[in-house]
Amino acid sequence: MNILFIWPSRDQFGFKPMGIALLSAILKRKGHDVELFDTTFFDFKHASTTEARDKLRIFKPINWSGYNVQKTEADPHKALEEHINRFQPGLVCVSALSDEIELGLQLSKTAKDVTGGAVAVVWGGKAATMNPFRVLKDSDVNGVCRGEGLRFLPELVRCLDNYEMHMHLPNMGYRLDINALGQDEYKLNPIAPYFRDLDGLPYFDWSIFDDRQFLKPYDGKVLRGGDHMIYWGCPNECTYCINKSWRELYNNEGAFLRHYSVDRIIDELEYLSKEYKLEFWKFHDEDFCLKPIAYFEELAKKYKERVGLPFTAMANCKNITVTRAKLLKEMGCVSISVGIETGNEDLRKHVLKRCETKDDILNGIRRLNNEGIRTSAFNLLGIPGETRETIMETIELNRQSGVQYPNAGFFFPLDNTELKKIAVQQGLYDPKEGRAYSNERPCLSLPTISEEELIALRDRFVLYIKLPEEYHRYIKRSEKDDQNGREMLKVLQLYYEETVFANDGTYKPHPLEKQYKESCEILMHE
Ligand code: B12
Ligand code: SF4
Repeated sequence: MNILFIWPSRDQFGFKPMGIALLSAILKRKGHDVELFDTTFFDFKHASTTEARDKLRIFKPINWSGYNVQKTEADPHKALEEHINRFQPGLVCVSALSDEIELGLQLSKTAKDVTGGAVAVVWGGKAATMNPFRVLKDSDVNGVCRGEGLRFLPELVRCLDNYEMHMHLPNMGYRLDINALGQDEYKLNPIAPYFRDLDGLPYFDWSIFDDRQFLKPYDGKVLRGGDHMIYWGCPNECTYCINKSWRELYNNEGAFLRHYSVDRIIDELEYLSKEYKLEFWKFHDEDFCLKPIAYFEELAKKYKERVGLPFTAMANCKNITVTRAKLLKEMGCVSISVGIETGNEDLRKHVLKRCETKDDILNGIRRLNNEGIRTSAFNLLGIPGETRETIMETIELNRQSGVQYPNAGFFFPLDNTELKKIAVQQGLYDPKEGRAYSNERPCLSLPTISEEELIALRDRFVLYIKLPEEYHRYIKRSEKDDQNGREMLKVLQLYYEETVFANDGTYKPHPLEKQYKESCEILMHE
């Protein structure tokens, strides 16, 4: 059968979602033909994460000219129509995150319209798992897969090929009809146990991706990079993350943490590195340091010997021991992102339910810095209980930690998370208003801090962290949205570029510091 995946992406380029890469490989192994319709390069006027980070001066800027990465004004629906007419799929598979639902539904409608309703449309991924009713409400979607699709999708295709019944398949959800009261009725089948045999999976199929999805910005350069995940799962229960409800879907069954054997993953990484001429890897393990030490040691040794490419990953500061930091270095790790999220102990422990302490954060980042591994940190602004003071505490913790590249985004309440329930209960978020995930403005309306102040602090986040404290009164002045405030911000951002970007994320005074300060003083008093 011909199977067309749709990835309704509006965000940054440079990624090859692992779910699609795996499912495509599984289907091809069964003899099917697979193609991908990826909307990343269509212009939806959505400020991407990369654009937002550039604006906030999170990472060194990149000169993208020559890489053909500008978004096109072309109509994605027309393009999808052409793709379907050419490829003639028997099944359309939509793989979407929650912020991609609306676009995914519009494209599902197009797929139905251009085939006169003939093609079956099935959804899977985080959106379909966390919001099955929202997806199924739409009559253009025939069914959803909740949870893993590794067994479900090939089985569905087999049934469709053989005209067999498939509505009983585990993980499947579908729309029954409208009941006597005029309400929609749905059926959600039980979930099959976790897929455990990762070694038995085929290698990722990246042949269906646009070559530009290999372009990874790193430290001011563009490298050809791959995406993978060696150790799957996270044992924590942060209130803003879908991890907890995903595990509940599986009745908190054991073996949530699964991994490839070292030899198996190294074989694949070695193959993909050569086949796709990679220069770089990004590992998406939720916590790269979660691996037991014996596994980590073997992985580090064999990765260095047989793959040998620099890589970045994410880790939880709680697990960044001296030994693991050294192993990361030996293995070729160039950068680790950690979650600081908030500097306020109460918010971190009780509102976000993060497992790490302030000391874990300080120690973890110091250990990475000691090894010369670049550090970046995620911070969440605009959570329930946030005030100007708690943001200042977050800024202070980032300052103390010596993290090279701090990064801040606005909290977005994801469906099926504890923090969304709290935000709704406290009247901070109205699900009916449905404010979409945005890199530009906060989602919650907080009585404790205004939207304008949150945006102003987010826009000056790295300045407060990296410039010396004597600059804080200038930064504060720049928060005022008047002529002098805007001028001040420009001067400070320029100074930041010359003193922080130019020195790999660590402030070093500039020879013209005196002149910069004089300009700031003039703007303070004018
Ligand atoms: C890699 C990753 C990214 C990458 C790539 C994103 C992408 N489009 O895949 C990048 C860095 C770009 C990214 C960005 C963001 N991410 Co992210 N990311 C991840 C991460 C760590 C791994 C994803 C992954 O590949 N998993 C492994 C594969 C095998 O699993 P899978 O995708 O779920 O696929 C399986 C099933 O879902 C199913 N399936 C998937 N598609 C289909 C389709 C069909 C038809 C079927 C039948 C089945 C099926 O079968 C697959 C195999 O079992 C996850 C956490 C996680 N563990 O999944 C978070 C996660 C997906 N990210 C998340 C979030 C919130 C974000 C951001 C909003 C963060 C931010 N503030 O910037 C942005 C979103 C921007 C965007 N829309 O792209 C949330 C999503 C929550 C949600 N409800 O959608 C997650 C789940 C983190 C979390 N625990 O909360 N992310
Ligand atoms: S540590 Fe990360 S992946 Fe794990 S529950 Fe918390 S936010 Fe989710």
